Amino acid sequence: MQALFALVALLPAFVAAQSQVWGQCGGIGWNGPTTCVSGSVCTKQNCIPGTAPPASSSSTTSTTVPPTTTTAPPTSTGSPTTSPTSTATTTPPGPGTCPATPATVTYSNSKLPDPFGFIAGGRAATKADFACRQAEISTLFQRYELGTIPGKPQSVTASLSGNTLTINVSDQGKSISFTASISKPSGTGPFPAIIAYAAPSIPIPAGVATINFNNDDIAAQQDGSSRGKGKFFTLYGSGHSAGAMAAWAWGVSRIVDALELVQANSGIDVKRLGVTGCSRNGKGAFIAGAFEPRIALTIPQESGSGGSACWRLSDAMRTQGKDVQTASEIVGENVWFSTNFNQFSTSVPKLSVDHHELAALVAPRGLFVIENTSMEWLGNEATNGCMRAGQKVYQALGKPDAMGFSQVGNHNHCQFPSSQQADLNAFIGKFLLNQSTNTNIMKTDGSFTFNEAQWIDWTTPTLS
Ligand SMILES: *C1O[C@H](CO)[C@@H](O)[C@H](O)[C@H]1NC(C)=O
Ligand SMILES: *[C@@H]1O[C@H](CO)[C@@H](O)[C@H](O)[C@H]1NC(C)=O
Ligand SMILES: *[C@@H]1O[C@H](CO)[C@@H](O)[C@H](O)[C@H]1NC(C)=O
Repeated sequence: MQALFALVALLPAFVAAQSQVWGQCGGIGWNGPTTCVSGSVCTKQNCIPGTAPPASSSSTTSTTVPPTTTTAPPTSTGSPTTSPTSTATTTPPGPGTCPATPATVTYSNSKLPDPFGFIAGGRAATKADFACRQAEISTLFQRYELGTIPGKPQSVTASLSGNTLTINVSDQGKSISFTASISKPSGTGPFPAIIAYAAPSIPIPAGVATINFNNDDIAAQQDGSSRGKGKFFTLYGSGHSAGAMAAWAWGVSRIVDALELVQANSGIDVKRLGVTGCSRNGKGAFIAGAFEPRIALTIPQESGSGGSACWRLSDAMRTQGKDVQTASEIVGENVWFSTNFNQFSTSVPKLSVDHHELAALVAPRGLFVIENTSMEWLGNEATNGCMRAGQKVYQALGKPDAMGFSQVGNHNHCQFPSSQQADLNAFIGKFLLNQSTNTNIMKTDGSFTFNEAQWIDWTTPTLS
């Protein structure tokens, strides 16, 4: 990123045109303007509102923030041995009905929770059962980690003026308005589109539109003082349980609502939408994809801990002396999660979900997880194991190649390496461009071995 700023600084004398706010100003293969109109600055590949490179809080700098606490890791993570315990009795799910999730879940398991097993007992055997289990996983994430993601508000209206999509939302007497900018390929479309938290850090291929989501406008993420700040909280109150990740996921859903409203003349195909983001915004993009079924392809980039890394696996890395972002660190660093998560931050085994189950929520929709092998802070080893566990859900659903994982080292944070281009194009091709590509991609160039016997005590069913 530093190199790009330097490059951009050298170029203005030779380049006449300037990109508009949110327009592209760099990136692999980009031959267009490399400077931005006044009031915006070229950050990675797009002109972001502001007058200077964004402060370290804006999108990509969790690498530079040292852990703020020195809390000892949970004692049980080094060698998980306990079995899951639940206060509930075991009642297998009946046909067509979902087993109720107990109002209070008492759980303890230092291994990765069973994505197929209901809290009340019994396991999903069919795809219909698994839909019930997905609803339960959604409930558990919201209750214990993210805070509540409100459903469709009473009123959503949208208008499109040029490339600016304006979204007005009203609920229970309160209203907000926010915008998203759309950059489309030339032609009439309708085009598939990728909703990017802030600006995309992946090269968006030809034929695909980009929609910039100013997620910080919906929920602030400066630091711990950002709790309850942003338009989401104007609408729902500063005391709402949602952390920033949940508020952003809600915002993505409202963008999709708006795109449905204007689809007659937007040139965007609402059936072919993707979502992406990098680092902290990669965590956010993963969660948006998990909770919004109208997203066809989710592409979290270097999301790591809080995204594609399992808390339990990150804690194990910490136990081994690695400098990794853990649950106990993250709750002090920012307001990404609900305060309901604090109680689990130093006792992760009591958390009834973990992040392999984010993949379980996206399934069987497209999911391509991009990671950086050398990024210890974001849980490099933990993402590899966590996503291999999550992949089992896709196997169970008979769609193993709808989820991919590609982990490559030796590139700067949020700088997309060309060696991952073909894999990315394969996923975008299949899920947004209706191509028949090979998306059988599960790979790391790291020397990580995920010891399944240590972390997984459940079997992978074939869901009928
Ligand atoms: C991926 O990012 C790191 C850190 O930003 C960078 O130094 C390296 O080139 C790639 N691996 C790392 C460290 O994470
Ligand atoms: C959104 O709200 C503003 C006022 O806040 C209004 O001027 C505008 O017409 C509204 N747009 C839509 C599409 O409802
Ligand atoms: C996708 O491609 C298939 C086969 O090439 C074609 O039959 C189908 O109509 C296409 N669907 C869309 C939405 O373009």
